[in-house]
Amino acid sequence: MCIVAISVCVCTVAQTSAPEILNVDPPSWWTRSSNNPLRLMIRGRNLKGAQVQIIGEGVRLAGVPKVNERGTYIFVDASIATDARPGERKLKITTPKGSTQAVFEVLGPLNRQGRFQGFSPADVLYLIMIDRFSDGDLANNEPLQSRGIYDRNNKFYYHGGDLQGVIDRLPYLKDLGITAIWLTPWYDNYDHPNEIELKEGKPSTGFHGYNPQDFYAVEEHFGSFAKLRELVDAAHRVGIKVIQDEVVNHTGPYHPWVNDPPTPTWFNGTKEHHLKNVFQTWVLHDPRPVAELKRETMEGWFLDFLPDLNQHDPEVARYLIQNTLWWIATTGTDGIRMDTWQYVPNNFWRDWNLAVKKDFPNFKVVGEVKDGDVVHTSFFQGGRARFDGLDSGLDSLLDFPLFYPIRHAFAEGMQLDEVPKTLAKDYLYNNPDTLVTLLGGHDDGRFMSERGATIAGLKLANAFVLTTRGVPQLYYGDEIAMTGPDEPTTRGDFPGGFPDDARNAFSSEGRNKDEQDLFDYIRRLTHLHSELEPLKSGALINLYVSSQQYAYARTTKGSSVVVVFNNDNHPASMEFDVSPAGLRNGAMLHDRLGVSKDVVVSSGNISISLPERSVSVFVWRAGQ
Ligand SMILES: [Ca+2]
Ligand SMILES: [Ca+2]
Ligand SMILES: [Ca+2]
Repeated sequence: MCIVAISVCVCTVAQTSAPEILNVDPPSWWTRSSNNPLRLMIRGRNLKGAQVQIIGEGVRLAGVPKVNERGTYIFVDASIATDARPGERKLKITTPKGSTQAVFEVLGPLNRQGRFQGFSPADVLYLIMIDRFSDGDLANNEPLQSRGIYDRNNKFYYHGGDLQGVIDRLPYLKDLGITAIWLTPWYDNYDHPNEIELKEGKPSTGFHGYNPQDFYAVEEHFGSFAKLRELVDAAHRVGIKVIQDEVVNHTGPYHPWVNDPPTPTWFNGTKEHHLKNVFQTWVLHDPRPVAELKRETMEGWFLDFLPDLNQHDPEVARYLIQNTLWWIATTGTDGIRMDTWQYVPNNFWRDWNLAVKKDFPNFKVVGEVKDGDVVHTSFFQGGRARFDGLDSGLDSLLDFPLFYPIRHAFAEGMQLDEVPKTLAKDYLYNNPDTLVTLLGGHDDGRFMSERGATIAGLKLANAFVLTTRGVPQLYYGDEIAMTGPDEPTTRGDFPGGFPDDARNAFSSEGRNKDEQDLFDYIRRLTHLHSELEPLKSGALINLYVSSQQYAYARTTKGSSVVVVFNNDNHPASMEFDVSPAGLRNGAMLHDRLGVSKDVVVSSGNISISLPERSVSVFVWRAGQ
């Protein structure tokens, strides 16, 4: 008995001392990447003193592996030969106590045809919250139930929407005129109730995807990596691009890094001792910022439990850049919507954007800077260096400075001229035409829940977003006038997307008269946007502004579209000069929305009478 006990004891000590590999980031890489050598980060246990070998041809390790103080991470460079054969290789870790192996995979690069396309003002974007749109695979709800994080009656729990659900609805999106979908993050999130982030006093979940626990995995309740690939390919086949939602400012509260950071400076602060974000965002564009305020805003934890990544640590920067490249290259996506852009330093963004554009030159990125001030927001657009001497390289921003006037005018019925007054500040942007315009999103209450909102107002707001400059973005469910006054309720389930729903609003039979009327109206607008070149690439020219009327043209050579709004609760008549839009006497304008009769330019002007709360979209073409 005694001898057996000793032998077990010895054996246990040997096992706990032997090296173990928990994961390898990135798990795979492709040949002919400009990011070569690749920086591997191996997470494990008992890694002190480790030697690293790679078994198999075409991959060579370079330099001396670096092991962190606790022996839980190894950093090592791997070079991949141009002609390396795709397939698995073995990483072998050896310490004086033993050895272990893990898989690393070499991939062939994806065919570029129809991938990495970017997005432009010719597109119509549609934001989908994966968990709340459509449940296409009931089997992946069962683990949610057994883990106690599925409850369709709890607005902070998973509701079962998934990647298969999005695939199933591609015909619906195509019919609506959508050309690009922005999906909320599909990173793997934690699989248990979140006891750290209480909502209304109770645990929440990571259904929204913004609290990753693994940057290299797909949330299993949404589907697998293979399912994601299937989705991107299926979308591309029907002419719909895919935009990934990424986060690099912070991790989720349950990421393994939180209790075991790979380097001492991986995070800004620790779980126990860190700055709180003071959100003094104005100092970020201040050429003479108070250093402490800037530091508290950049390095403070966005929420007290979201660990702020330190992009000044070269290992962190390298990890995040490679992670972005990996998602693009292995899935074939077309763009990124980047969360919490302003809280990440510009020198990191410069390097990150250069790396992305080097291998994917057409790829496009839109940053989230949640702010209504053009002076502040415009600071973050790339294409020029600011006082800090840095060009972030950022293509586009979500146009929140325009979002608020849109809501005020078209939902609340406040003055419409707030809209052109905001557009008048466009000169502050390096490129206003690439901004992503929106009337709704997942962080704000829905349009229809604003005080004073009506279907008529929502139609006007859609007509504006789909005819002004920029890249129009719609929010799932706004096309059927879904309601929800605040952040959790704005993320409601799309009716018909879930088992046992009382009706299916994805089909016309399941929509009521108002919803169908609105859906048809938005569909007509998206199809006009697709058909009329000036709405995609035309210059924006203001023609008439009063407190509740606004007219503008979008013009290209030989073609003009004139859009006229009446936001008043009574009819209005206007007469204005259309020569700035290149329209001459005798030119005939035809309203494609069917509100106004044809009008003819006379003495350089057109005269329009519009019913209350209405809009006309007039088309003129040279030679007509
Ligand atoms: Ca599901
Ligand atoms: Ca998960
Ligand atoms: Ca930060």
